[in-house]
Amino acid sequence: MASRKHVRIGMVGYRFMGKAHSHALRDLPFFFDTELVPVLQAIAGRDGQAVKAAAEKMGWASYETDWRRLIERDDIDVIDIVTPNHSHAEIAIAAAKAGKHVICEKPLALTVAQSRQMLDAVNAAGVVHMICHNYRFAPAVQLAKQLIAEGRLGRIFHFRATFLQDWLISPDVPLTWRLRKEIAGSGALGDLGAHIIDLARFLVGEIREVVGMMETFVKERPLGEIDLQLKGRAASGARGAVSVDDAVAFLARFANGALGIFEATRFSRGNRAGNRFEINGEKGSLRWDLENMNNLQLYLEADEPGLQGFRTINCTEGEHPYAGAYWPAGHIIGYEHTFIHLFVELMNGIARGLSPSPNFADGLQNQLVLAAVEESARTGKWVQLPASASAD
Ligand code: SOE
Repeated sequence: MASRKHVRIGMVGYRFMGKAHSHALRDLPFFFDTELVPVLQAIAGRDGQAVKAAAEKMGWASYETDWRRLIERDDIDVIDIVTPNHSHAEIAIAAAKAGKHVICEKPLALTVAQSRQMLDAVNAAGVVHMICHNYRFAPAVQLAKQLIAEGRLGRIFHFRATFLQDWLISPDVPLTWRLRKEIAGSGALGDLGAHIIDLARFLVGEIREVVGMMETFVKERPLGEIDLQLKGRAASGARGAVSVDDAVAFLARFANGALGIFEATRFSRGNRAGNRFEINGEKGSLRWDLENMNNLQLYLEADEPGLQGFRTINCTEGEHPYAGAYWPAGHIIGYEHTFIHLFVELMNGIARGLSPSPNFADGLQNQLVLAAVEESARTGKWVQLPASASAD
């Protein structure tokens, strides 16, 4: 095989998503023979001790305590942004202006205006860009896309999705960055709703109008940060106001006439990662559940009467997207592998000079839906998305 060219990654951030991205970048060459191979060149974080430890633990060749150093370095080809949402725009625009390709965690930014600026910057710079909506890249979700595209479900009538978590119900959970509007932009809406909006756009099409409601069940919390995997630690006794939604529910009408029902919450007791959808079409239906990630449930009306019902397809066969790169059929893969598949597409995109979907244009469309839901929750009225947003 011709010697494979390296693509040197500079990652800004190193906590939860930093771990998922680092693992994916390191494991990608183990399973996929992409023309370009990612190299973990440098990781950046403000806390020198913590980022040094993260670099050693996750296998980064070097580390910086200022992200701007990654932008300046000429041994970095791609900037990977895994920081809280309020910093995405500044970092992405600086990276693009420096001629570096950019991949950014979701949601793209705090506002539609910032998302537009980011898209304009990467387009002006001619760099490759992607947004990390990783759930598209579960083999079962890719199979769902194939079946819909082949017309197996016929005309689509309904898309209904949830992303249900329950880590915030205790009022003792501190005021983490995800609960502060100036850092996160929104709560469950942008953190979890963004994912199911992306799945809706990927599988059904553009959204034309929405009507929604949002709620903040716990209005103030102890100050301090938490690690999402640890229980909250009440810090110093001081308390602060929660400035984002704990839960959101909204209806949508797609440009192709299908109806959508969406729910995202951190208060759904007993649901840890209830990222689920069901799609109903004229000829059949599909169901997927992150907590059962490898399986796609399919119902086809054409099945023999008396034998009809949802069948379970275990998407670990060689025929299933990405699955063949791993193990023999039946040996399931996990959440972390969805990130590997997304980076495979990024490597292929850089090799071809293309920005694979989901890219910043998808991020902007997603941000338009987020903003429309927030406006509707304020006004109680249906909100139309800009015409360009509903162009199929
Ligand atoms: C926390 O809600 C979180 O880590 C999200 O930020 C991620 O995007 C989601 O994939 C898992 O849950």
